Amino acid sequence: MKRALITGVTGQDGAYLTEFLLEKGYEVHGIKRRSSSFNTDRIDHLYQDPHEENVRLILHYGDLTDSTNIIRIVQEVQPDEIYNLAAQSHVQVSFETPEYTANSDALGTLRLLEAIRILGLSEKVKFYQASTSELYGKVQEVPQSEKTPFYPRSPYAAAKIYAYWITVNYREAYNMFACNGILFNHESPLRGETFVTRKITRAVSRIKLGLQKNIYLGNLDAKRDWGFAGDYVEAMWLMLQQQNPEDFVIATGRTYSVRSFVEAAFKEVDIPISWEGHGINEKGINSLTREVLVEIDARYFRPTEVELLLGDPSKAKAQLGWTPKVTFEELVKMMVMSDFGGAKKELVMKQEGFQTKNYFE
Ligand code: NDP
Ligand code: GDR
Repeated sequence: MKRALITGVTGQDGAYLTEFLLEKGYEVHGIKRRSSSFNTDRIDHLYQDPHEENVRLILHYGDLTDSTNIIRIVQEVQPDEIYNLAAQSHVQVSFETPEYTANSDALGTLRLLEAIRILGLSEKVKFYQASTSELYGKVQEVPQSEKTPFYPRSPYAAAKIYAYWITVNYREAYNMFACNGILFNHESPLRGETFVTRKITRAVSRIKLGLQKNIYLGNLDAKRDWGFAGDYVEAMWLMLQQQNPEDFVIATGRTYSVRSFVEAAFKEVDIPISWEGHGINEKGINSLTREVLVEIDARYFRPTEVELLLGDPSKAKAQLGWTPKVTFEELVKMMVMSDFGGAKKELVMKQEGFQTKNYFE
């Protein structure tokens, strides 16, 4: 039985990858952070009571900022494959916590690679690094491929560029099987609520049911190549099953603006929208209809923005045989449907007099 170690197991990708690897027959070890409240929501359906026999999902407390902890876990688990998905992954938050972001996203990757090296596992362990289309940053070339130069535009991207290059360096210096997956944005019903897609699909569902009046957003003109997280974790695994370690762009090859995502989401719940009167007026309000559904809030603009991401996944198609399955329209529908279900539950609770959570960031 193959053994995988996943950092960031409690995140969106960690959940999809865990499910994928369990289905492939792996024993999966995950590193989760200690938190004052439960943080395993996304993988609770996969959790197995450690007191039972033949348990194949094992969680370890840990943190990428703690070398000794990382070394101990790698030594204990002796994995065949390590997927480094853990990160402070929010671009905007990285402007507020740049040092922490560098510590976890850049040095965290180094700590894992060093653990592999120090423990003499360089020839045994295959390593996947969660690299990102944010590395491309300021547009140099479209579409963006493995050969496109990088130009990071945030502390997050600057940290991830270190992680990218240290992964390449350990591959070249120590003959490690180490790969970068340069993944473009990928979303799902498990996406964190403060990333723009999930923020929109939650809000649209709640607006439809009268639980919320409008949504506050930032730059509607940014364009992203959005795919489905469930498709993308397969590509991570495929990279580690190849003869040689290489870096791959994983993307759909199509790009849409945040504005298009808003339109598609409102369409799913049959709320007609019009961009009449669009533009920031003297109140900073951006109207979609007479009832203002979308308002622009300056706080969601970033000091430096990534305007256009569009990936060229042809290398992944040719060498990994990977293609995305879920289209943009299907992705929006899937996310709206899921959030609409959540909003319905919330409505019932509210009608029954129970307090419900309000988080709008
Ligand atoms: P999430 O934000 O959903 O998950 C991040 C995970 O990392 C969580 O499990 C989180 O734990 C954990 N984590 C954060 N900081 C630490 C730390 N210091 N030590 C240990 N664990 C930590 O991200 P995604 O699942 O969306 O993304 C997975 C990876 O892929 C990330 O590295 C991200 O930067 C990268 N990426 C994501 C893309 C996307 O579109 N989703 C695109 C390209 C790259 P907790 O649950 O406790 O917060
Ligand atoms: P991104 O994702 O920065 O691409 O990083 P996010 O969904 O946060 O932003 C996408 C675009 O939408 C614009 N935007 C807003 N963004 C947020 N979060 N909230 C808003 O209200 C809002 N309004 C407009 C942003 O300015 C941006 O242009 C994601 C993360 O998963 C990274 O970890 C990953 O590396 C990259 O994708 C690829």
